[in-house]
Amino acid sequence: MTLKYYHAEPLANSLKSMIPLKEKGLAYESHYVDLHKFEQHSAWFVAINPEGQVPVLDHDGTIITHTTVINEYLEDAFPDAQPADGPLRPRDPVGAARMRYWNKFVDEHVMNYVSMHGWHRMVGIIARSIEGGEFEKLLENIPLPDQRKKWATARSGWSEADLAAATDKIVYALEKVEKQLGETAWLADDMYTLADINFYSHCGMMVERMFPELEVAKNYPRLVDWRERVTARPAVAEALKSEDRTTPGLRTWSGDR
Ligand SMILES: N[C@@H](CCC(=O)N[C@@H](CS)C(=O)NCC(=O)O)C(=O)O
Repeated sequence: MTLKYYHAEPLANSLKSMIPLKEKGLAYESHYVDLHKFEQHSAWFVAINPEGQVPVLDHDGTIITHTTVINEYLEDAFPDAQPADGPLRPRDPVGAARMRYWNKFVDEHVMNYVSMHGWHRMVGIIARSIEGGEFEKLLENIPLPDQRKKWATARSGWSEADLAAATDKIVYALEKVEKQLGETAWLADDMYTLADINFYSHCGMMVERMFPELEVAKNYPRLVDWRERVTARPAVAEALKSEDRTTPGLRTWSGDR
């Protein structure tokens, strides 16, 4: 059995499916895709994932894409490989439904809004550093129309109104998570699940550094405590330090100045 994981730096989507691989103790071949060099749109990578995005899981030649799908796939394909404190997806239908509710919330209402701020601040610098004609050529290679638009917008920058609307979505999410953590120890219930991994990878891990004006430590103490508990997990620490191929630009993108 061979698992290959194609990914960029341990951040956002690339981190989100790397953590379950580590938590489950699954051995995998790590394939680093350099987003700075636009490898995700290059012919060799698009032959693997026609959408031209990371991460990708290759399980004995079967390609699985999209982090929430990858993470559920890992639960279905390797149900017995689990951390000592319990499975990453609750075994009871209600617990599994709660986990999926939070995954849906993060995927639809959090991920893109944190991403917009990250792209505005960092990917914009990369996009503007490329010559006009060269940039147009790079755009032509991007398979997904929405990603092509996102790269084009990164070059000009998002409007203040768009950025403010994205911040509102993030504040709503922080408040929702803070409230939930007053009721349960983890997002979906009293067990650590794929939902915690999802929110952590997209928002929890870097929200304080990206949005100091939100005064996260003061306003969301339960979230900070939860974030520390996730960070303290050996599998998470291993994922964060692993494959440290972070280029300076992307290190800043993750807020690690
Ligand atoms: N829905 C996808 C989103 C994947 C995604 O947005 N990947 C980003 C990295 S975090 C990417 O490949 N960006 C580079 C690009 O689109 O050019 C998932 O869950 O895997």
